[in-house]
Amino acid sequence: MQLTGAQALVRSLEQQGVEVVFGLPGGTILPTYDPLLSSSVRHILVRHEQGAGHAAEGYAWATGRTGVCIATSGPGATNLVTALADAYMDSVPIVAITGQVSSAMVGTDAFQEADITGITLPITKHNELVTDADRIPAAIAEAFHIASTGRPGPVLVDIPKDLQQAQMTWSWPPAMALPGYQVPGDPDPAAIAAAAALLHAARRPVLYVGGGVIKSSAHDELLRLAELAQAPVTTTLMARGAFPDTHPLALGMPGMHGCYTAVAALQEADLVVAIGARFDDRVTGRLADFAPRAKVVHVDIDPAEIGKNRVPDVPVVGDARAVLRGLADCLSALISEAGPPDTAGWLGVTDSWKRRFPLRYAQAADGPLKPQYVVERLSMLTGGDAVVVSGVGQHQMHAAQHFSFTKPRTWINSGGLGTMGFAVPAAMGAQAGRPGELVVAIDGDGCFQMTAQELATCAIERLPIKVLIFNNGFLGMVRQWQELFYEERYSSVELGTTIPDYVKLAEAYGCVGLRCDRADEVDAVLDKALAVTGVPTVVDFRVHDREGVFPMVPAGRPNDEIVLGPEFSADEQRAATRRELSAR
Ligand SMILES: Cc1ncc(C[n+]2csc(CCOP(=O)(O)OP(=O)(O)O)c2C)c(N)n1
Repeated sequence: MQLTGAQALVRSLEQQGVEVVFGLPGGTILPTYDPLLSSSVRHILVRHEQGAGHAAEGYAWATGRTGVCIATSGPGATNLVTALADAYMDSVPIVAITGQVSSAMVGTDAFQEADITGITLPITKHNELVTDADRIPAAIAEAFHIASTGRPGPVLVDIPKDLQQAQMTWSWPPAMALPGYQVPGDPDPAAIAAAAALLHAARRPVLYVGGGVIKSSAHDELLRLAELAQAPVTTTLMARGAFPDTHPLALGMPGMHGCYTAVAALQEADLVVAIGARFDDRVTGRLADFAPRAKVVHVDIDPAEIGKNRVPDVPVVGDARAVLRGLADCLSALISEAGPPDTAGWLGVTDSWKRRFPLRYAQAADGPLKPQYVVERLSMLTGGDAVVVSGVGQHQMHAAQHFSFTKPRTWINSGGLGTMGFAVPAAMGAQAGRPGELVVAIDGDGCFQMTAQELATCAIERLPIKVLIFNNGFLGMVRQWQELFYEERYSSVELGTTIPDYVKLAEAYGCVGLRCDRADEVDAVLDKALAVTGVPTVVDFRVHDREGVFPMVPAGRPNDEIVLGPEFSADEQRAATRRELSAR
């Protein structure tokens, strides 16, 4: 059958089962927008291509499927760059399709020409400038395959305008030719047996769980392993929700702003089992001092991660789900032979740390509104039954720390790149992927102003996200660093709380706008926001402008130098730093 390249592109998306794409048209992608009009694929017209990219990411995080974004050449394509880099850092499967100037003009500095495959080479898992219209179905099929298999990531397909207009011969499924692309197969049974033996023998084990566990839907297998091993579990910023925070073995988040118990447990562990995690500097603190007493098992689907930062004693290359299943089976056999692992003393220690050094903040009845309180009330009022999306900064850390996550794919954020402006468009994408579910963006006033224009998209497309702005009038996280490390010299961090008027802005965008500045109003305002249907809601929470995020490990310092924060006495801080370990 003869089709145009554009028709073939749209049909390929349909064949891939794509239900929604986020994009914004322009000259070189116009041929594709024409058949899109009569396609079963829903197109959501964003206001800025960065929004399309983050929406595709939010969709992918929320659904586990591959998100799709479309842009025109030149500035349309370059506006996708931040989202592609974000998806690359966080291993989010998205496919970006860009128009390119016609083949004969490529390389001539034509109007709206940008070498987008060159620009995105280091921030995509794969990209391709298509040079033959007959290849369009294969290019799309390969893009989805590469984006979603192995360690997921972004793929960009750049298609010159003349190829979209050209006639091609359609056939599906296309033959894929990917000789250099291999997805790791079954994990090595010997490595799994060695890891299980270490877990069985450990007295102070910690499961260090990263985003890979969510990506491989391995949460049930993780729960089984943790309970068999009686090993406490820490979930990184990328893995919140992979293990229920309500479980007695849950330690919360590790890292720079992690819970004390999670940070200290890793430091004191005799065995760290890292699963789908990458020993990121925000988790390890000064690498040389991270988990100094621990043997390490490192499970990852990407062999390049293994030994990158910490050389493991037992490397296991494979899909987290398959590995966790194998580990649990192996451990279960060891338990039948030799009894359960002896971790009771260790769990006693971690439980006492949880009691003595919890996350602590002070909300006075008449005092300034604390962001932590708003997160806690949201968590309580929703019963944790929400998809929570965040921006980047203090509000992100407060949300990650204080919301009680119990299910995977309920926490979406920009962990690796740390992209301000992520929340609103990512929430839009999550809502498109999970219609009818509650999607709440917790955003900073600085972040919100970077991509707030997508509220128009949400209102028109009837994507009723809730946006809770934690309006502290500052680029709060930067302000905190200036307070702690630059002698309170506040350089260019004050935004002001009143411009823009977020309630009016929300209304101008066709959303409901609410405001709250008192603790005793939080429940009523949240109830009101949660009751809105059909249109997005924005709440301007006027939160305390001086509130910091604690605990905190200063950047580049060893995790043992963790600072509990102003709500703890000097004695408590001393006790936390000089840990007496009955179990050691
Ligand atoms: C695009 C981008 N620019 C700059 C930064 C550096 N940065 C990290 S957090 C932050 C402040 C965020 O302020 P706000 O959104 O108000 O959140 P808060 O920290 O106050 O909760 C900045 C500027 C960033 N992460 N991303």
